[in-house]
Amino acid sequence: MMATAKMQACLFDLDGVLVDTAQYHYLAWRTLANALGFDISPEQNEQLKGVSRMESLDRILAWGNVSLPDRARTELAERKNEHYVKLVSQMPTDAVLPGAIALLDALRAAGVRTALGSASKNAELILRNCGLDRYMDAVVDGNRVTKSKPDPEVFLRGAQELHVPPQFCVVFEDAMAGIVAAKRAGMKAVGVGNPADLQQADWVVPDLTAVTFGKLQQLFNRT
Ligand code: B16
Ligand code: MG
Repeated sequence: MMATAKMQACLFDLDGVLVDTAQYHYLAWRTLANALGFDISPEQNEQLKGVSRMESLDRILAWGNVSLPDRARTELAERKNEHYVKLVSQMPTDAVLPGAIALLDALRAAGVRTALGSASKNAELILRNCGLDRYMDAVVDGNRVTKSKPDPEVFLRGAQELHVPPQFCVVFEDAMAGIVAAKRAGMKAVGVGNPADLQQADWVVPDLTAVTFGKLQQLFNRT
């Protein structure tokens, strides 16, 4: 009989999975687009999730048919980030999403290693502000990767730092780009959000309260 693989590590996206910051990214980008004379729809915003700051800006400028030199683009990205940091600094203490702490506690109690795998350059600040830093054995964020999701770099690096082979890892993601990155890394992918937006996930949950240790292990029992 073939032995069943066991889950050894969980890698978490930050924005939209552990913390309700996706709404602040949207608000800050929308404010910027409005100042340039156009708007961003919720569907367009969906395509920005998990995408780096500069790449997000470039997509937004293309949607608005705005072409700018590098210096002006850098200034706009800085302006958006200042607004975003202001918003997350005022974030309520209950910004940690439902089920996140209970799941992290359960994983730690079971000896499962944990890492953050986020595109955000503000990840350390947000983790600290929300008291989530103590739950992570490794943090790989936008300051530490060269390739954005859907490239698997962020998750492969997380697994490497945890000394766990990719096939024993589960990734939690709210973005299509992140699910694709997890699958390219050879990991199981749990989508958090709307199944229509997360079609390549192995399992989609509305939020982390639906996640149990047993159900995660079942992902490994499938062929
Ligand atoms: P920052 P995640 C991503 O974080 C966000 O989903 C995405 O909307 C944002 O543009 C990106 O971080 C960069 O964030 O501007 O803070 O560096 O979902 O990968 O945790
Ligand atoms: Mg996200």
